Amino acid sequence: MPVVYDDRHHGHDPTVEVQCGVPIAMFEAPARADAIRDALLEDPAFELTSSRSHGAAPVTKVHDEGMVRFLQSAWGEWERSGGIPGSPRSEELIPDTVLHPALREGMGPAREPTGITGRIGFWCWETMTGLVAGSFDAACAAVDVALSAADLTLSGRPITYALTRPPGHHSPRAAFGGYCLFNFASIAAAYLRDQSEGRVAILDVDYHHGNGTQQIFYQTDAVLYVSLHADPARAYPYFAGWADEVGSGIGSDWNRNYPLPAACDDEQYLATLDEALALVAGRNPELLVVSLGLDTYARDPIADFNVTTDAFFEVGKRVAALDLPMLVVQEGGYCVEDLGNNVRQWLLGALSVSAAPVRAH
Ligand code: OKP
Ligand code: ZN
Repeated sequence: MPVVYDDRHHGHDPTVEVQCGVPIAMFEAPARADAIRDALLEDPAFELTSSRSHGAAPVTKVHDEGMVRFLQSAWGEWERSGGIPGSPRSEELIPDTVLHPALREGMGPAREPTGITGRIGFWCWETMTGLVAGSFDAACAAVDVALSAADLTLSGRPITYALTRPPGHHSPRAAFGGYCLFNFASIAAAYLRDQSEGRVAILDVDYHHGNGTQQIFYQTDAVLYVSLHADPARAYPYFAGWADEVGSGIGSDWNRNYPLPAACDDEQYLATLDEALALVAGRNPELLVVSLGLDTYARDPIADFNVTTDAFFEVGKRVAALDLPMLVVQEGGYCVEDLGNNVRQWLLGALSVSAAPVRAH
């Protein structure tokens, strides 16, 4: 199986995330992708492949151009600005003000401010996604990883793995956050959709709901979004992921959420997965994009499910049994010690089933 990877993810390396005022060492760190790369490299079932550039157009098909411009210019502007008067310069940029929808209720949309401190609160929706000097280049490199992997899917490879970092599924069209910069799975899904005939389905198995991906495709029937995740009543990202969010307009019925309780075990997880897979199969997509998070793992430090490594093999196997050409895009998973093996088991499970090549058209 091809594993598309680019070392430039190392450039995105913020030190802390702020949770309810508490600065905590970043869970989302370069060691995650390194651990996955190392675990796959030592297994002959996987071959490491480099990416090629696809330019900015596939990104701006999904994300607001202003957001892309912001991420490109943010660090330089922060460097040139005076910083916070009277305070030492931080090593990363996190907003102190975030555009809350109630702030401008009844007054029309907000305008983008001109200064860096206002701009970051205009484009970022939370406080756990610090920007550093190399963040934008790392995000662009990961876009090319996802798109180069998508090219392999289009050329007929049954299963391709994009080793992207940071994750992407929390970034909607016009904002970023939740450790995420660009939404790589969405960018790849939109790209695949443009280059193929039929529908694309996205199956998101990260512990957290992919609020960004849901938002991007909420009003279209061209891309089906299906997610299994921790119930937003108790878990991040809190404001999306409810079972009654089913899409709107022509997208009605093309979004499906399966919120799950704390301590969800293999049996409950696999039973819910079967429901989700039956739904995907019933919609006859041509291609499948998987948002692969391994933070459903029992030992994950930021999550509360009890899913085991053996179950990851089984999940991969059941997803591949859909018999659809499949692009797997890496999202979360924070038990770095076991992350490489968990990804490997998931992908080996998928490989244990023979998948169909892309239908000719
Ligand atoms: C990114 B991905 C809440 C902490 C939440 C951010 C989690 C981002 C997860 N107190 N921290 O979906 O794995
Ligand atoms: Zn997650």
